Amino acid sequence: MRPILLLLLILILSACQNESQTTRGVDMYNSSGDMVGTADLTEQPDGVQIKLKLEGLTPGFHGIHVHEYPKCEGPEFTSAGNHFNPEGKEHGLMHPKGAHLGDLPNIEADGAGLVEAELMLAGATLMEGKNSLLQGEGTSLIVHDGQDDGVTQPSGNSGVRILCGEIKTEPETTSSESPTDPTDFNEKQEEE
Ligand SMILES: [Cu+2]
Ligand SMILES: [Zn+2]
Repeated sequence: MRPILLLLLILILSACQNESQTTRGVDMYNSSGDMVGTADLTEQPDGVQIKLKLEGLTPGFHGIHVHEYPKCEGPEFTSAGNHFNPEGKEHGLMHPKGAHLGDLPNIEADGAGLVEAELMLAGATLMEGKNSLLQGEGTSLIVHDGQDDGVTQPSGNSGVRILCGEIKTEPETTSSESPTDPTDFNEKQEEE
């Protein structure tokens, strides 16, 4: 086979392989544990696109960030850790030494408390690498009660965490571990 054809084949194969890792669905929960919306993440050439649909928010602006652990334990959601910050920057899209990779522009809930928004997390990825939202066990998406001012440390003075969604490596599946070998059990019983 000609080298150019081989190269083409490799490119096509790797494109197919990446397909399954380029999207991720995230369920968003409030502090009472009710599911109040979704975030659909899609890999793009320059980052990760987040399509957000939420309900039940206070009308007005809310801070939203990717946080460092995929752990949404209500009602405080402190289990999600700090902002996702693999490059060691300061907080805030308007900070001269910013921003955290997980920093996003504020979202606005309408008069009925609904949000429908498309956000772009520039520089992030769902593939491998230090900027991957799926590194380790994953990360999380958090919405705050207040507006992110874009400069105040460590979270833009955006108030308490009100919604949380886990961005995880794999959807949870039931354990497929095989039960203990029954002969082991019999032997143990006989010894007693
Ligand atoms: Cu946050
Ligand atoms: Zn931040």
